[in-house]
Amino acid sequence: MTVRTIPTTPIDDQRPGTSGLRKKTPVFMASPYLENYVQAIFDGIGGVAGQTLVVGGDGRFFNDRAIDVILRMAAANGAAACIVGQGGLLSTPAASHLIRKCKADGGLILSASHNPGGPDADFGLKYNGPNGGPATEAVTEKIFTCTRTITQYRILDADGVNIGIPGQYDLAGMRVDVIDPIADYADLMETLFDFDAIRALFVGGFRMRFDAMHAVTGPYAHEILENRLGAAAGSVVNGTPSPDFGGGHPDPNPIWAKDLMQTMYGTDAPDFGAASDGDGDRNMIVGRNCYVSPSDSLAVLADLAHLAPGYAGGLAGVARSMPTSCAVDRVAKAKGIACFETPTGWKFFGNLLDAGKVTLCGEESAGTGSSHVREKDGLWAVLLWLNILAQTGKSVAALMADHWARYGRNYYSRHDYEEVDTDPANALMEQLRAALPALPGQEFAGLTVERADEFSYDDPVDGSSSTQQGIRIFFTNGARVVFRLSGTGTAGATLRVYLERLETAADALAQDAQEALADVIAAADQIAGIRRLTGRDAPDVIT
Ligand code: VG1
Ligand code: CO
Repeated sequence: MTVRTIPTTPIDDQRPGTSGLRKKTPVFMASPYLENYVQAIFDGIGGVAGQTLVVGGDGRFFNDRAIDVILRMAAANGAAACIVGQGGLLSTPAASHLIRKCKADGGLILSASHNPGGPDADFGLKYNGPNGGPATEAVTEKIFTCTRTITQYRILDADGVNIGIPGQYDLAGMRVDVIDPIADYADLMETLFDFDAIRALFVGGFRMRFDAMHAVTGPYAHEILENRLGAAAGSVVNGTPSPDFGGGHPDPNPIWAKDLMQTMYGTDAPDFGAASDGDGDRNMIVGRNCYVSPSDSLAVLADLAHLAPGYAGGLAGVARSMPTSCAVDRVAKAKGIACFETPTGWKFFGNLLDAGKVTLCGEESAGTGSSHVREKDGLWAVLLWLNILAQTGKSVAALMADHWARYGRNYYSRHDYEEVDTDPANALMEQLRAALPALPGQEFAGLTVERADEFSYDDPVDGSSSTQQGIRIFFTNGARVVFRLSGTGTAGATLRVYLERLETAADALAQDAQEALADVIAAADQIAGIRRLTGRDAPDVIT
């Protein structure tokens, strides 16, 4: 076995986005695209000599071959050990947990999350640091700089390791531990939640449906929900991971998890429905005839987390990404705990969690999590909901009605315009930016602008600052619109428009969100000229 040093040159487009580097699969597969980026990660973090790394992914097309390259490169760069999920599988939260539990130096997670997978779909890779969380902006910037200056990469010229069989292997002096990807994560969940109470719920006839969307959470959900908690066999559907997610879009929202929505709104619906995304860090919660928006889910969990053993002592504080609705802020205020507002992306929660300032975090994009790992965690959210349902004995719909009656309802929706040409998308943002100073006082669709700005964030822990994180328009009636461009797409630009309005009148809490937000939606279009600039009549996806 020889270590080969292969000369290479920088590849232009290796700037990581909201969550690692995502590109079309054929781009990643065309050597040396992957090799360059992996070497840039290693160089960007100051080398991996003597380090232990966790490696795993969501099982999408190219997962196994990419892991083979990563292992041979880690060995050639002098890493001491790699811990790999059997078959190359690790959900993102399970990988985060393993990094922390094994006191590893970091990890490489192979996923493009909710983006489709397959030979012509999307692939992705991200680096997580020793706290188990996504690399900070500073580390990400160093990695990007290395992609611009790379001259060579190191790789072992040898057969790799058979990651299909658990065990300990030697790869030219680097230890490779192929481990059960599920056991440690499932054990962690048992420490946080009252499994006896949830088991009793199922014994009492409670029925649920968990849609794993042919992605990585299937085996985790089978083990935790069916084997350990006693949910009826068949409660987990689409539970076998497939390289192209069964040809679907593993994004847990009412559009892509349509089957689940139909079941939950149909006759003989189960009591509780949930779904997760490609890499297992997102969650969708839906009760019988009751879809729970992710922002509302975060607020309910913040309100009632103390009903689960892991959070019985209360919460240190909460955090949400800026475009997430302000529902959780109202809960934090009532509880007298801090509420932080961060830019989009889980990497911004890491410092707050590490510093013990917050216990729970969430994003409007179906991500919720806590200090138990440093990623959002789909199954964790499902289990916390189950624990709350078991303790209160109430239905999802009743819990939501209680919540809105007490705190008011933040009607909320996100409109996505996907694969818009980059030029008009950038022009739209530029025009908005330029218009900001003149907006206050102006009226759009009957709503008057109170203030408007572009969000920037000063991290209260490390003092770093992140600018241009979304344009915000606040109206005098308390409504809000946020505009930003996605940082996870692989083709063109995706414009996200986040719409919100608080309602406290007791007789107005049960409206359809699109109807309740009609004037805010109209104002957003007037202000940004969405139809005019994108040429689109309507959003591609409404969540
Ligand atoms: C999207 C979501 C964001 C989330 C990110 C990664 O980013 O909006 O909230 O953190 O995806 O989630 P963007 O830049 O496209 O809006 V995942 O489950 O794709 O790792
Ligand atoms: Co994800």
